[in-house]
Parts: sequence; structure tokens; C-alpha cells
Amino acid sequence: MIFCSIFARTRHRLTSGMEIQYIERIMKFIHLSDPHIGKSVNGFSMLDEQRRVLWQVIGYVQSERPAAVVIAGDVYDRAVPGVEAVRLFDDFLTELAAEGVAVMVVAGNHDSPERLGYAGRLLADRKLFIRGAFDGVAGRAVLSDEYGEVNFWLLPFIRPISVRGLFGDREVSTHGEAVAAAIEAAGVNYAARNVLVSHQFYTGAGAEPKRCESEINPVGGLDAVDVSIIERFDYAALGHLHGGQSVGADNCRYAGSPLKYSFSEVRHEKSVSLVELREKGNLSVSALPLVPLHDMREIKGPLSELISDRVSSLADKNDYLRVVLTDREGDITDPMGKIRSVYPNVMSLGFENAGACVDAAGTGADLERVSSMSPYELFCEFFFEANKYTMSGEQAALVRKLMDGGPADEAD
Ligand SMILES: [Mn+2]
Repeated sequence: MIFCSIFARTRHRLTSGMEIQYIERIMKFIHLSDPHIGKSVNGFSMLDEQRRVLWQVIGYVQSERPAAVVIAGDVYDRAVPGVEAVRLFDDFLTELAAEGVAVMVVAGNHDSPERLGYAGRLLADRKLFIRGAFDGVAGRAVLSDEYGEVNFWLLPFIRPISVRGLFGDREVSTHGEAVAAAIEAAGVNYAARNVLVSHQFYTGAGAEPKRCESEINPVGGLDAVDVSIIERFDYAALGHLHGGQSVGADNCRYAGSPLKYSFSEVRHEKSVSLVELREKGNLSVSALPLVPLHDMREIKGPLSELISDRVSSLADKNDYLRVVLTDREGDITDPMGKIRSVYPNVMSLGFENAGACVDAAGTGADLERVSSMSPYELFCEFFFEANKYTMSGEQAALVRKLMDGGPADEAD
């Protein structure tokens, strides 16, 4: 168990050679999660973006003077992160230490618990509390303010399979049972003030959490944990979901990823949470916005419009873009080259009518009618359903030729 009692924001002032300590009036900390350092999105490295937003967090530490920065898991994108990713996180931690702020970190499902937790017992002396592997008990770090102590419980991501046997004979077959057992084992005194740091998929009664494509979503939500298990904590600093949101009550909150990591997040406003805890029961949370180097957005229209000065000058041409062209697919040669010449960071390019689904029930494809049609007629109908326009003469001729195995008609 990590146990270290330190004063929150103990400041040292030199007055005629004497050191005076004073304690911040209230407990204030910054909650962030899911930085996924080292992640690439559609082949684009996010390292420069990650450095940018992490340094915005440093800026908030300097302006808000919190007692701690809490990182609720998925520090890295991969269990074995690249050298550049490790260097960036090392720089970030060193910068936070220079600000005198405590740092609490738990492993997420993307992290390797042992690698993330390396030297954790030694670093606790430097106010850096890392909980990588779970050994049956949540780690505890204690900070103080004028109202007394605040317990920070550090619970890394756990699966039932990985904690089986840690709780004696207790049956642990679901993620919910695993989390419940871990929290019971912590022996939390709920009369005191407690903050949980946890990386799991928590769900509230009746409310579907907002999910997005950059999270890993197990089939059927088998990893879901009922948020009622953790509602008695004064604040739960959560990680796993990449959209910032509260689950159940306001005191259980996902900070969300600091950057947009998929096009399902283009409308997200990324932020870290600033949490202020006064006496028991007095909590306030606000969002501190994060601004990337390049935004992620979608543009849609005919190619000639999108690459015109009039449209391209409306926003930053270097943004990460999903481009949807409304032109006919066959009408443009090298669409990606043309788009990239104006927007260098295009991540995805598609045509509006491409991949349109044919709804068999909706096409009136009754057996009698279909069975009376020739393969060529069927293909014409299919082509129209898929593309929303009819084949050109040239295309029709080619299809006929392929079907007949003979010379193409002079169709027009
Ligand atoms: Mn994540």
C-alpha cells in the first residue's frame, strides 16, 4: 500500500532566513485520462499534438496551483510504447515534479501494468504515485488541506481473470464483482473524504454512456461495471471512455481523452477536469479546455468546391480531415492527390454514394419480379441502388461484354 502524507500545496517562503509552511485552503486537483501517448491516428503520429496538450496541462498547473494531477489510465497507447512516447511522458512527469505538484497514475487497459509501475515504490517518496499492477489492494496516497486528509485510492484497470485468487474464496467472474471486491478490500472509511482513481467501463442505471471509435469496445459490454459500486466516493476520477462525461451522479466523471482520436469525436470539446473538494460533501468540477495544434473535422461537397480558395480559407488547411466527396466516383482521377495538394493532413477520403447499402426489403425485390429479370437488368438495378445513378454507356457496354463473354454493344 502506498502511504504518504504530505501537505497539499505546501509552499515555502523565506522570511528572514525562516521557512514558513502553509497549506492550501481547499483540495484542488486536475483530472486527466487516456492520453494514449504514442498513438497514431490513420497513420499520423499524435506525438506533437500530445506534447502540446500535456504542456497546456502544465500551464494549468501553473495558473491553478492544484495539489495533484491525476491520470486515470491509458497513459500509453501500447503495452510496449515507443522511445519517443516514453521520452514525452518522462518530460511531462519531470515538469510536473518541478512544479511541486503530486502526481497519481493508474494503469489502463492499454498499459502494461508492470512497465508503467516500474520504480513506483521509490517514486512515491517524490510525490509520484504510480499504481501499475494490482496486488489485491488499491494504492492509497493521502494529501491534506485545511479540512484534514483526503485519501486518493489508486485502482488500476482490472479484469476478473487477473484478480482471481486475490480475494480468498470469493467468487469473481465479472468486472463488476472484481471492482466490488477490490473496493471492499480497501476498507474505505466513507466518513472521511475519498477520491477514487479508476480505469473501467462504468455505466449508470438507465443511461447509455457515450462511446466512440477510439475506445476498445468488447462485444456486448461484458466489461461494464455498475457505477453504484463507487458512488460513495466524494469524487471518482475515471478513465476509459474518451468522451468527457459524468456517469450516474456528477461526482463520477470521465475526463475523456485530451485529443480527438477518431472521427466519431469531431464534435467533442476536449478538456481536463479541475476538481475542488472543500469540506465533506462540498465538491465542484469545471472543465479546462485543451486546444490541439490541428483540429479534427469533416468536410463534404464537390471536389472543385472543397479545394477552392473560398472554402479552403474558411479554416485551418492543416487540420486532420475526413473528406467526403459528392462527385461521382468515376468522374475524378486521383482525388486524394488533388485534395492533399490543398489539405496536407487528409486522413480519410470517401465518396458520399460509395458503399451505400442495398436494403433488400426496401427495393421491392419480390421474387416474381426478380425471377423475370435478366442478369444484366439485375445488375443495372444493383448498380443504381449502390451508387444512386445509372451506369454510363461505356460502363453498361463493359458489363454486357463481361456477362455475354462476347463483344460489347455500341450502347449509349
Ligand atoms: Mn483509452
